Amino acid sequence: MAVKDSAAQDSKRRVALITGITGQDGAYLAEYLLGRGYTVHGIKRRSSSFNTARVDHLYQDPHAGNVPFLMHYGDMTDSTNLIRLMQQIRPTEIYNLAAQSHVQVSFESPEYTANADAIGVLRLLEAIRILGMEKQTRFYQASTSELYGLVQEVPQKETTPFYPRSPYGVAKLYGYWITVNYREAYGMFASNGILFNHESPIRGETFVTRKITRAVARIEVGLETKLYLGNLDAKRDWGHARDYVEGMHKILQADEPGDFVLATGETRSVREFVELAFAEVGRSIEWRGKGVEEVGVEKATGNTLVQIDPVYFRPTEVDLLIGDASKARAKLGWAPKTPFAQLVKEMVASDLVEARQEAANGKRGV
Ligand code: NDP
Ligand code: GDR
Repeated sequence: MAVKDSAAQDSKRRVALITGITGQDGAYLAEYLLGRGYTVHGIKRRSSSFNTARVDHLYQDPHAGNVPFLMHYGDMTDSTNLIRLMQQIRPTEIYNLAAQSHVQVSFESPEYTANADAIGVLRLLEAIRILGMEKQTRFYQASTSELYGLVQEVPQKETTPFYPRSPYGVAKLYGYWITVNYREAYGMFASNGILFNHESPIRGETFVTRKITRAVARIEVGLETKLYLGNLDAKRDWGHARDYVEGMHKILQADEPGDFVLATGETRSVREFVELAFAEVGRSIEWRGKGVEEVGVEKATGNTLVQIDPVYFRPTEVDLLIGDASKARAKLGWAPKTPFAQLVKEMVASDLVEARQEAANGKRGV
């Protein structure tokens, strides 16, 4: 009887472990799971300065006892640390969001990217096995539309062949397949979310959307005069991170493990993103010139607001991403909620608040 009770209790435990808790998705997912009654544990990296700004609002003093949100130091490159944390926490769901997630940076640090983004996944899956938690823990791997890379089929779906175009994409390819393999080999509930680009006001400042909305706001309040970009013609399927973390959760609540595309089904160029973001502050952009000489000029003033800097071009580019999320819609009941224009509006509005604060404080940008 006691055994049965404790088994029943165990099946009611809702304890999530999120790697990459300090990132954009980690923050949205933690908030979402806390709202659904989970105890949430996050792994954060040791840093010489504070790196928890995105989740500080969720923090509660652990001295109060029984708090639902806890963070632990750890790193995807450190197996012993991961095994020990898993042993202590015994999560019922693991969301592996930690990664060196910047595509261009992966060309600069390919080996580190492979270590964290590819072997890191293996370390977590092995930790589950070593601890005998195969039947108690569900595993979510943050896979990516970067797996599709060089266009093989449009729109891209679960059956579209992969052709990654960066060390990041190649590392994530390993992460994808090792997740599939552990599911098939050991009967684990291990699933991939193949997520297309998703953004938000807390997107990292060096990804193109946030770089644009931040620059628009800073130009508007006079902290900057120009935005430097690379390839304006790349096309992406951009959704809102808030909607996508709901999809991650649904993937782990499904009856069966599997691999799911989450996407909006719409694609837009970087150029269109720039135009819409400037339009949010009432500035209309006109494009002049060609190639690296191309500039974005404000119609009303003739001022050049956007210029090309070839440093932002990638050795190999992903030209066109557009996803088909029919499987997630049918099997999980997931659909994106935020239209593209609303996403851009929200991001510009948030960056304007930040830029105005900075301007009021008299600080210059770095
Ligand atoms: P972010 O770059 O915002 O966050 C990445 C997180 O991983 C941060 O918390 C970062 O810590 C942490 N991290 C990086 N390296 C390590 C390491 N070696 N050990 C432990 N933690 C580490 O990414 P997103 O939130 O945007 O994305 C989440 C995941 O989803 C990533 O795996 C990404 O590759 C993937 N993905 C993202 C998409 C998107 O459009 N956002 C689309 C598809 C997939 P720190 O804060 O200290 O840097
Ligand atoms: P991506 O996002 O590579 O799609 O990866 P990013 O915003 O970095 O680039 C999107 C496209 O914009 C072009 N681009 C620029 N990109 C950046 N960062 N900076 C620039 O100045 C610039 N100018 C043009 C890029 O060439 C590219 O074509 C994101 C990450 O979140 C990954 O972790 C995730 O897996 C994928 O999305 C899906």
